[in-house]
Amino acid sequence: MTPIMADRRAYVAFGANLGDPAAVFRFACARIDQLPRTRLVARSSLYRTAPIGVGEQPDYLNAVIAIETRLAPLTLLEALLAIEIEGGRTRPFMQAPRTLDLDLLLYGEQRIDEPELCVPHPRMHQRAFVLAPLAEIAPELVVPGHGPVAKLLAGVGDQIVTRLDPS
Ligand code: PH2
Ligand code: MG
Ligand code: MG
Repeated sequence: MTPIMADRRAYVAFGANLGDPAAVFRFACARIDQLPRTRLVARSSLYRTAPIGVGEQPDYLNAVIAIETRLAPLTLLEALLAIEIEGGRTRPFMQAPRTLDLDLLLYGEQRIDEPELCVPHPRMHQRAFVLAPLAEIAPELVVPGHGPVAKLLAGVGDQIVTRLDPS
């Protein structure tokens, strides 16, 4: 018998600092909404953010996307990586500037610690470029193991992120 799988609310971080990030964001949202057993339920504004932990690079545009999905976490991850490649992602070196980065931040309340996937994303609670867009679309959210998103965001107020006007 096929096990019954409930819809899960998952959150995906978008980041890009090469090419046309705003256009790639629209592309990524459309592709994610087209995934099997998945629908996009919310997307944040885009934020211009200074690069963190990667040396001298162009600023990023970041955002967060909320989905309802019945895909298993690793299946969803593979689908996100395939969309990255479709969006022109190459990996010439670690932390290289990129046309499209899609990171699975949260998958329901689950905590996953596998070689391919850690959820919650291990650095999300320290990054305003994730927390600001996440707080915009899910202000009441609690990050498992770390606490309320609003409180986490208040703790990274020294990181500059600028919300862009919707276009
Ligand atoms: N992604 C990284 C490393 N540093 N900095 C910003 N501002 N935005 C990102 O998306 C980002 C980063 C690794 O994925
Ligand atoms: Mg990333
Ligand atoms: Mg990534």
